[in-house]
Amino acid sequence: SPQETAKKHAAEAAIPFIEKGSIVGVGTGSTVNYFIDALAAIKFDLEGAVSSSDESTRRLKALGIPVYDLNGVPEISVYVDGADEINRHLQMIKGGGGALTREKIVAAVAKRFICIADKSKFTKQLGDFPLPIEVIPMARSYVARELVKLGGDPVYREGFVTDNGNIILDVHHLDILKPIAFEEILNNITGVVTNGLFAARPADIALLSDGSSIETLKR
Ligand code: DER
Repeated sequence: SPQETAKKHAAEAAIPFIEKGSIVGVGTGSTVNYFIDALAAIKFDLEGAVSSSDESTRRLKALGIPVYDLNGVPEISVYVDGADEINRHLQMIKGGGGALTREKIVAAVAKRFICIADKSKFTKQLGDFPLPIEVIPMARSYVARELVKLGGDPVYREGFVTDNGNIILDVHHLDILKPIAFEEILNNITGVVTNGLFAARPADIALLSDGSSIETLKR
């Protein structure tokens, strides 16, 4: 499909940013899966990877790319990941794939966050995509009530458990006018592990593809 072509095109455009002999931070999702496939072609120039999900770890190992524990890696120069939405400030909504906590952790460590996406992910105002929030299971109902007070419509992602054993609420109808401030408000709700607003720490570079050309956005 045109969107899959665009995802693959954006993913391959990230390869030149990977330094030889480095440990690359790898995100999660269908766009990243194309990136992992492209990494396999340069795996002998790589020291290895740090992964943001069991799924990406599985794919990396299947292609013979060593996967390191983040605690054993002093620094990560480049983190490559997708987004569900991204705005002109390179702030994102992530978590569609349910890996937002480890994604946010590896992104926090990385010196440069490169977002790879098909152009349809670009938006003027974040929030059309339901905001994923990872929640400690016993706090689900309490957090849902707090999100309603904030004007959201939280939907429990039934039957889904994150790699960390938590649940996800997807919050619809949020008007996110001040992403950084709102991210802090969400972080302060007891029981919230991670919210999918990547605003305080946005991407540094976005590679957006329409399938034939790459638009490079920089902060
Ligand atoms: O879940 C995630 O954060 C993914 O990175 C998501 O934001 C992008 O997934 P996609 O590449 O499959 O659209």
